[in-house]
Amino acid sequence: MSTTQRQAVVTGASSGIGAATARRLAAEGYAVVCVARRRDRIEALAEEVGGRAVVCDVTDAAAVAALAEAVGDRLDLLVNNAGGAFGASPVAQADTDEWRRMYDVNVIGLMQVTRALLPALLASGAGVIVNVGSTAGRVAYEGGGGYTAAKHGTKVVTETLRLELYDQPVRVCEVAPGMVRTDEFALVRFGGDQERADAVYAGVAEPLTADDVADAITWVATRPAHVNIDELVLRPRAQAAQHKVHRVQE
Ligand code: 8X3
Repeated sequence: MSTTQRQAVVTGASSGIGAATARRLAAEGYAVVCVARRRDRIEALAEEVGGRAVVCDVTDAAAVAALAEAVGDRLDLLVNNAGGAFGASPVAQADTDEWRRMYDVNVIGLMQVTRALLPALLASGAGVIVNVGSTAGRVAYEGGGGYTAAKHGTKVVTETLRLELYDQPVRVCEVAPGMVRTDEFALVRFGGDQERADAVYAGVAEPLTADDVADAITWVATRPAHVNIDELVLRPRAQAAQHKVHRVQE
């Protein structure tokens, strides 16, 4: 990395929105630190974008400390993208372990990475934090309880941090997408059940893509240093609201 090159960290960079964001940011000139658990994926991505790979589970405090060490004392942009949904059971049948894992990755992980990298973000003199939230952090939906609670957590932690850092040289932003079709989000949620995963997008002409969200994240991050985009909610045109989705017969 040259001394003048801006440095960005992207968590959850092994696939989907995270990988697309790493590519977009590299195209914008950032030196990108690609962070995720799956070494092979982030090493290939880092090589592709001319960045670095750091293997890290954001829920593991020791791994996050090692990440901060690897990042060094100056960071321009942190994209807290690691997250996800596990299961879609009604509250009455909720799996406690799935709920804990969702809170752990979407809230605790985000907090741990932010806390560890904040000194470096402040040291840049114009740091940016972009947290990847969700429309699930805006409303409730049946079967979504554990995920919507966690993503409401992502939103509220973002708001809290913005208040706490109001006199510091760092912006705190949230990008909250609705229906995004990625290779893994729905598949992971439904434990590898491809049919259930495909049903989420059935008949929807054009769900958002990972690159659509990466584009939004990059735009938020690259506004002038005095412009804080508090939150940016994006959905596919076919999704006017969480439950109001235009589907055509396939
Ligand atoms: C994903 C959006 O609608 O699956 O963050 O909850 S939704």
